[in-house]
Amino acid sequence: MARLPRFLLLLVAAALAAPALAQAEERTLTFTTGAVSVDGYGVAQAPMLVDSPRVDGYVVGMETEVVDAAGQVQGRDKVMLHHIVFAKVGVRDYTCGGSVERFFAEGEERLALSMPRGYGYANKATDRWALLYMLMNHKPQKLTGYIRYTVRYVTGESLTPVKPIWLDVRNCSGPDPVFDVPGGGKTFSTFTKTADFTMPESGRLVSGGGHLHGGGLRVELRNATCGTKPFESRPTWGGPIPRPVLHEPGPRKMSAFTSVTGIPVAKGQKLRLAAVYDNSAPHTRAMGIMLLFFAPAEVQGCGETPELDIDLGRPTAPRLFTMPLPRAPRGAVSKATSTYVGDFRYGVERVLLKRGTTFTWRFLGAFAHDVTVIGGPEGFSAPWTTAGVFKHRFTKSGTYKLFCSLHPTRMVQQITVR
Ligand SMILES: [Cu+2]
Repeated sequence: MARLPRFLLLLVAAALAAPALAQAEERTLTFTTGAVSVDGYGVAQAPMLVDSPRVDGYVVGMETEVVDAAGQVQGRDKVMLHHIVFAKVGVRDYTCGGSVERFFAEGEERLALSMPRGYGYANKATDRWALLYMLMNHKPQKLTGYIRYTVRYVTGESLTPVKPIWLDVRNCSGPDPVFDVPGGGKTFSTFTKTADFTMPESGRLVSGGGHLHGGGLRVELRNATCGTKPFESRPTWGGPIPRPVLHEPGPRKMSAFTSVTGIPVAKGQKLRLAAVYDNSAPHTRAMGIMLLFFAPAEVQGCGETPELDIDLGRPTAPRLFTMPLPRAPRGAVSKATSTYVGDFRYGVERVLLKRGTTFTWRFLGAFAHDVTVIGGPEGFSAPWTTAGVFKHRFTKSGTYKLFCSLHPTRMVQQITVR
């Protein structure tokens, strides 16, 4: 075929596309869930089926907020969006399998989903969406929140479909994919947790962003096969911290990228996600996640990373934050080496131990609880549970402040190790 001047090619392309374009439309759809009530200073989490666009099309952008009954966005000092994950029911997840495909998430940071021009997450009128929410209430009284999400949705046009790839350093290990940064290192020392995922097909990564908690430095996307680091998502910190402090404050924003060309990745190549945290202090219940959007395509070998459009924010190092216990621990100092974890207290709140002792928590509540270090010589945590035991051997002297991350104002404990 003869080479046509570029403007002629564009005219031809426009003429061919015209009939479709005449009906093509991008709309912003707004959905609001039913009421979610959250106990004073409490955390509410549950899955729910939610509304989705009832016409075939493509999701090209998405955002979510927690609003009140009047539709006003709630401040972080009221019902705060801690985590939210949207998923399509009956579709296999790219990295974890099963039958729920995770395609959008936000944490405290407002990571807006955004596709580069020409790409979209395909959705059918009959597709069913679900979400998993975790809301936190910073007021003493019970409050109600509604999750409102806006979807930028394209119909009447064929876009290049993308698949969501959810990378997590905890690699499909359950509903609470957290890990603990032990701390106790020198100033500027870091702790890195990684996970690998081997690509089952070739294509291009056209959009992505990360998720970190307090103390996080960056989430890196590496191609371990090629020895490259195509992208890293970096946190922006700052702004008012809601009181009382019920968890170590997370970033306000995480940097994200889009790229029409996309980051090439070939079948069989190993993607490596690395969550890098400050290790001068403990950071418990940390996360390291990156959500990517992938367009299958012919790719061979190790291609060049194109220039990415990066929504950077203002990345800085995390402010080192000393978490106070939400209330003073009460009662006589106990030298016992075990206690119970019930609704809503620890059997003993003040404990004195000899270095080297193993302490045991026995869970026997009707509600799930945990054990989370929020300050001290070493960070560790127990998963949410209603039964069984959790043990920790204290090898470092000092004062450990602990709480239940689900009931932080009610369940506190202080363990002094000598
Ligand atoms: Cu609890």
